Amino acid sequence: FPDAVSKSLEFDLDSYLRAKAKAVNVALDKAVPMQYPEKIREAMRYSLLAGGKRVRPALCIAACELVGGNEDLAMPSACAMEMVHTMSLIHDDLPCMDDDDLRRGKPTNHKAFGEDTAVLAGDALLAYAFEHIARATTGVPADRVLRVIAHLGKAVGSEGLVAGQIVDIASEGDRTVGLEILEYVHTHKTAVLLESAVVSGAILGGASEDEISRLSNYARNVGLLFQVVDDILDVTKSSAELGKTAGKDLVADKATYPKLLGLEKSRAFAEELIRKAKDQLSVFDQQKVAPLLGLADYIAYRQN
Ligand code: GRG
Repeated sequence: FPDAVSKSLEFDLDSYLRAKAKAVNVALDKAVPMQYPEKIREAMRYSLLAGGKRVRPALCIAACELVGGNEDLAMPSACAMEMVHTMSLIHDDLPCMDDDDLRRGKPTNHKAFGEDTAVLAGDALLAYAFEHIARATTGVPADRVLRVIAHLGKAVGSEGLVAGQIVDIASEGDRTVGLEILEYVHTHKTAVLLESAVVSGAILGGASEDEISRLSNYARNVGLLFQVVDDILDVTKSSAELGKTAGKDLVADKATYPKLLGLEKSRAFAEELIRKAKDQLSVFDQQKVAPLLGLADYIAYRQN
């Protein structure tokens, strides 16, 4: 999609993301210091500080800055998004879920600390995410903070991440799974947390209802795009590396966009999603909206 890439070339997304990730890593390190009982703190920090692209915190801060807020207002919520994301990865990797051995290039939390500690580290990160927003957010009216907490709660629970995960588990090995279920799973497992990150940043920065609704639509499209591109990369990577490691798409009997739509239609769908995402941003100051435009491109055109 060369056209779309060139449009956001003037903005240096790489430097932006690197600067935000650095600030977020410092804030996360400070938010969860080592203390008694060391075992749980070590397990929490092991996954939380294990790298990761920090896309959700960057989205939260970028949305806050877009509507007139600043990084400091959004930082506790940005960190909370990463805590929730990390705990969902820890639990997703458990033997009773995906049973994975590696995450972010390191042994998964339960491989490093045992299953019991990994469950508790996830629980502790989830609880702390909400505590951290409530305690550490400063300079913002309390009703905005309350709204952010409620929004994130919905994004995590049985209308959000948990809903996506349970439908995903239930549809494993089911060859009748169609586009509707596939979209439900991706929207709930991925898009709702990206949306919560963006909407929270916007609320904290004092966005209008119209701005919040546009940013929410932007994030939902970007979230689904993330997964469509993931499915496409699984196919293109596995044919490029044939004989080395087959993409998980070919290994597991699970529905993907290329399987249901074919590669060409999946690519067209991805293009439609990025167009819809960017359309939502057309009313904002184009200079200020560059980070969110760039993040959409980054998710669409990444190579892994
Ligand atoms: C939330 C209470 C609660 C339980 C967890 C396990 C579960 C319920 C949900 C699964 C959520 C899940 C693992 C979704 C996939 C999300 C996703 C797109 C992960 C990859 O994100 P990146 O690429 O990863 O941003 P990095 O490592 O860069 O942060």
